[in-house]
Amino acid sequence: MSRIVTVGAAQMGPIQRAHSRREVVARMVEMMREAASHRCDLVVFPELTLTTFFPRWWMEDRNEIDAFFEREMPSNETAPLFNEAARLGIGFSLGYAELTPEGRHFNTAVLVDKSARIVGKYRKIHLPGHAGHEPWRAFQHLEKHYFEVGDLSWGVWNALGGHMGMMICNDRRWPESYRVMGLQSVEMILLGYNTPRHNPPAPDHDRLSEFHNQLVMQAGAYQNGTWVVGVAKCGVEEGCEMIGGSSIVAPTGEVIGQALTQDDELIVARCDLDLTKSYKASTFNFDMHRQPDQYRRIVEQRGAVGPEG
Ligand code: CDV
Repeated sequence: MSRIVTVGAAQMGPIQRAHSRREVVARMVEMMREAASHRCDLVVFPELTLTTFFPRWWMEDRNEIDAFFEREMPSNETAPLFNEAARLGIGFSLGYAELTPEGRHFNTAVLVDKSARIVGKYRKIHLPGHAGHEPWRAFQHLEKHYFEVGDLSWGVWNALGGHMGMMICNDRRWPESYRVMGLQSVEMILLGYNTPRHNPPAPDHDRLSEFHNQLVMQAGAYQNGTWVVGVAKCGVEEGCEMIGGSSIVAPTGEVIGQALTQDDELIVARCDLDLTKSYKASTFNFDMHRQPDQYRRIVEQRGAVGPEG
């Protein structure tokens, strides 16, 4: 049986505040059709795909905030995406702002199979930025204000012919995110991001934005013997430039496909899931080589302490 998963990374250009969900979904359907014409099994969309990246603004009005959130998935506005996926027989992952019936707010991604059934859900755990109003910044990054920390850990699902996992944006910079999935034999990690080029607290990092993006995805793929599909929402959104560089990374650590623009752009790769095997069986044979007793500090301690403890 073939273990090839043909994946489409559906990078999206900017989504301005004035753009309606209907307009965004129409763009996504267009990209899904393009992916189907390339015989993709799966299309990966970015983080918070359906609206502009609203955590850049401080807002206090609950109604204004909640207008960026989805109360149901699919909804009337996102149903065309699910309907088209079922018609084309293509799976997808989608990032969106989730408002639960209990009134909880999460930065969420779902995995949808080829019959348009939601088979996996992940809620973002590493929320970057700050919780309070910081108007000195050129733009703010208020994920800690608008979202709760995800409560589902990182799942891995038997779907679309392999072991599929998800993470969201800032998670990709943390080795723990990959390793929790690596320990569940993940074969392909789907990951959407919105990454402003400018980092207000550390502007000297700005020139390295693309390098750091590549560095972490390539390391995470290699160290866990998994494919990584990283997909940007990018370009100049409401005056804020976000990097592109959507990439498909092999378990070898090599980038085998990369977007060239900062706009809607589909990149496609045929990914052999069996390429994960030699990494999982040799250098990263966890059962043979990991020493979890010596890693206790990682789960028992949050911040760094000095050498004296
Ligand atoms: N959406 C994000 O999580 N963005 C962060 C930025 C703020 C550093 C990222 O890690 O790309």
